[in-house]
Amino acid sequence: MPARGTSARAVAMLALAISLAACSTAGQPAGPMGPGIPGMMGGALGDQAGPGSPGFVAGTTSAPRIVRIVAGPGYVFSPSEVPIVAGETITFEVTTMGPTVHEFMVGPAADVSADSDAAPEIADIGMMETKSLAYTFDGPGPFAFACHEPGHFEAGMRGVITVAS
Ligand SMILES: [Cu+2]
Repeated sequence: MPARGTSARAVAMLALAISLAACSTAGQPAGPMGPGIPGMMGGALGDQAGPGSPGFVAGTTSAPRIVRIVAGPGYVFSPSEVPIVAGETITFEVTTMGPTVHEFMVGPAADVSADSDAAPEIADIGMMETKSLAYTFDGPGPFAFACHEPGHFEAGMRGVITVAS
């Protein structure tokens, strides 16, 4: 019956929402959360306010802007393009969907391509797990992010940070 599949999917999505909400609270640096998080209120992962959209507030070191990224299923990040303004501090909250363990490395594109220790990373993000990393984008870039679990980068598991002027 179609209704059964829909219900199962709804439960799965609810579980994800709860998991994301729980983890984003736990992952917050010590400090005020603020009364409302537009991205959470919007409900969907794609509703995050980026540069130029209503409600956009640039992230700072004391109040980083939160960007949620889903790793997988498969060798993809969603979104694979993250717009920022120069100098922003972003807290990436990365959730793995599917059974494959991923990582999230971010920084100058050359370092990220080379899997350099100079670029910070979150290692070993397991299924339905969310881990976070704050990064300040100094300079014009180019910046990128990627997963360097064996074979994943080669399979296309990478994304770009676009810097608005
Ligand atoms: Cu991966």
